[in-house]
Amino acid sequence: MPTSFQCVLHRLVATVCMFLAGTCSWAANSVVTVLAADSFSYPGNVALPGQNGGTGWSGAWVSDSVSFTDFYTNAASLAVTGVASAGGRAVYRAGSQLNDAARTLPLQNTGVVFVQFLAQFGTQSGGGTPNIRFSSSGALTGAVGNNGACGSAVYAILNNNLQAIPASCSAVTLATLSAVVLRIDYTANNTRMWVLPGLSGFDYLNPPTASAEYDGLAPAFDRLSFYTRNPANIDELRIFRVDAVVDGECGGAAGQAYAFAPTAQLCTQGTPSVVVSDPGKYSWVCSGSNGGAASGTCEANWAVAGTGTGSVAPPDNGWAVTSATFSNTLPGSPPANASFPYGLVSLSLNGGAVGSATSITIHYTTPVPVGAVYMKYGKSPAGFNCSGAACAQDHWYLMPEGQVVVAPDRYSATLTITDGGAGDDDLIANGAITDPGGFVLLPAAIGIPSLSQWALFLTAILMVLGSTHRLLIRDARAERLSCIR
Ligand SMILES: [Ca+2]
Ligand SMILES: [Ca+2]
Repeated sequence: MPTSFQCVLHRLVATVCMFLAGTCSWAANSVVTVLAADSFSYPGNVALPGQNGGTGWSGAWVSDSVSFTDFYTNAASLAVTGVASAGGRAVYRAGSQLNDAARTLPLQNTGVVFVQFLAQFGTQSGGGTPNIRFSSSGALTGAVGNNGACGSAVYAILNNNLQAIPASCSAVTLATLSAVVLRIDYTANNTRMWVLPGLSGFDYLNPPTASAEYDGLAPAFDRLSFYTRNPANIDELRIFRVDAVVDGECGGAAGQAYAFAPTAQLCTQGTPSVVVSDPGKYSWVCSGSNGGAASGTCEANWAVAGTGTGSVAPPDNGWAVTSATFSNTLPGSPPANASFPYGLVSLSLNGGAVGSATSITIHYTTPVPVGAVYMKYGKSPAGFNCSGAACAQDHWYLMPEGQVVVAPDRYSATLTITDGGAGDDDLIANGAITDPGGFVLLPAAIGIPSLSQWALFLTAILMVLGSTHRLLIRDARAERLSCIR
């Protein structure tokens, strides 16, 4: 179901297609936004100043100079193929040597703006005419027409001194009835112009080679003015934007596996929504623009963690995940016969205040086994299964009690780590926390809450193993003795 925004855009397309009949071939993949337009649907043989038709303008036509006679109306429209005509046209009116008229509109100075009109002038060029001039806040910024440049009276793009450069001269004489399309690119600071006998099939987004081009000129304007000598005919004046319809399309992140929500390559086209993390997967949508459709749901997987998958949620207190990986490769010498149901998760966090703490939650698709404890591998303060210089060497130790909280449903666990404290592998308050560790099931372990008890447990195991060994030896000896007997 289209949004109201899309409906507005589609209506605009329909409106412009009415204006520009025959140029709708591009309407399927582009959207036209009319900024201002005038077909000169006025009574014939009246002064143009005071007329207030069309759309998008800030006011009626006015006289631009008290020195000259004003433009007049003619009831007959100019007509070229590919441009819908309506009403009449603006024409030179006998009187002073020059005619003028002007009209204001909202300032145009961003992105790409098209200015299009039909025109037919005479063979004269010079003395500041014939021009359709652009001005901003009362200052001339550029014009189209000519002013004695180009070696002959041809349509040209003029700068703020009404001067042309060689590349800005077209080959079409001003006396030729033409459709003139100006493409003003304020971002690239460039103006291109097409002067054509008609606009059937003209593709505004992929136009043919321009008739003229003025690099380094992009006239901003909040006012258009006409200055011409006899004869002059101007009609179907339109100022508009053309934007491509973009459908949302999932990006390269879709289908990949991530230990934390992906932030890059979400959309090949369109704008990504917030990434939602559900058990086993991340999902998002790429919205289209200019009336384009949204993508379907884009999905990526949680990273493989042991026999299931896992995902690290964003940490709190201003910290962010720099990297997170799950691995089944265990470093060093983990406790004998210990099993790591999710392998090891290696976190790298940054962005938090130096020395501050953060809580980070790790989600799993299988519940944390009852009896599992969280062990870390790395450097630790003294007393964490180490003493003296050995603490500065990587070693296995139990995460301090209270720094690991398993959720009631056991599908997630929250680690709390202080920058520089136990659990931060670099042991330095430096705005970075590195945290390799994971849940461990120790052999026959049931609820081993602290390091000292874990150490006692291992010692007990060894003692039991040792005494069993001794018993076995004794039994063997007894058997050998009985055989001898
Ligand atoms: Ca007209
Ligand atoms: Ca640190």
